[in-house]
Amino acid sequence: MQDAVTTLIKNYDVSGRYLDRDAMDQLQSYFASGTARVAAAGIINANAATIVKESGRQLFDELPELIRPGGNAYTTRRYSACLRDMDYYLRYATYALVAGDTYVLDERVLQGLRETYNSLGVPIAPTVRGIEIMKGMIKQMVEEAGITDTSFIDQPFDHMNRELSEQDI
Ligand SMILES: CCC1=C(C)/C(=C/C2=NC(=C\c3[nH]c(/C=C4\NC(=O)[C@H](C)[C@H]4CC)c(C)c3CCC(=O)O)/C(CCC(=O)O)=C2C)NC1=O
Repeated sequence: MQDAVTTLIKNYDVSGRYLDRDAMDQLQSYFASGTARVAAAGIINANAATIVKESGRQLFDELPELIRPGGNAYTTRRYSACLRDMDYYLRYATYALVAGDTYVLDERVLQGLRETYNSLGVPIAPTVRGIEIMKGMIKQMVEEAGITDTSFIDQPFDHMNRELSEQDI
């Protein structure tokens, strides 16, 4: 597991460098957003069940074929598996938000995920859309809590979506 600080130190240590101007800027930006990151994690924690349920509802409203016969989220078992996956994405995104680093997502969530999804026929594009809906919902909640710059929220969600969407060459 790594966070913004340990990742930075690791990179500098590899080349035996002191922390330079660039490092200071990166550290400053991480610490400056620290309070907002913690506040966002608190908001997510207080609303996790609602975020997952509502995002799922919106996703199935937009793409009702997912829960019709033949759809990948059809049957209660698969419907629950889908919402459980959304819950995983949300929980790990919260860890990455606080860490200011996407390493935890690579290590615990994304490794082998596309292969698993492909072998089970879980469609990637709707999953990406579900993650996008959660991101939007959280950004709105965080804004409503008075945090004006919510750009730091994007990182973990965009990272998961980028990795999920990546095409094999
Ligand atoms: C913490 C890291 C972690 C992740 C990310 C994870 C994902 C994950 N999702 C799975 C299944 C699944 N995932 C979905 C998800 C969906 N189907 C849809 O149509 C929607 C687009 C989408 C929800 C948004 C479904 C329906 C299954 C069950 C598929 C099946 O068994 O046929 C499976 C196969 C095993 C199982 O059913 O539990 C894994 C491993 N497991 C993990 O341990």
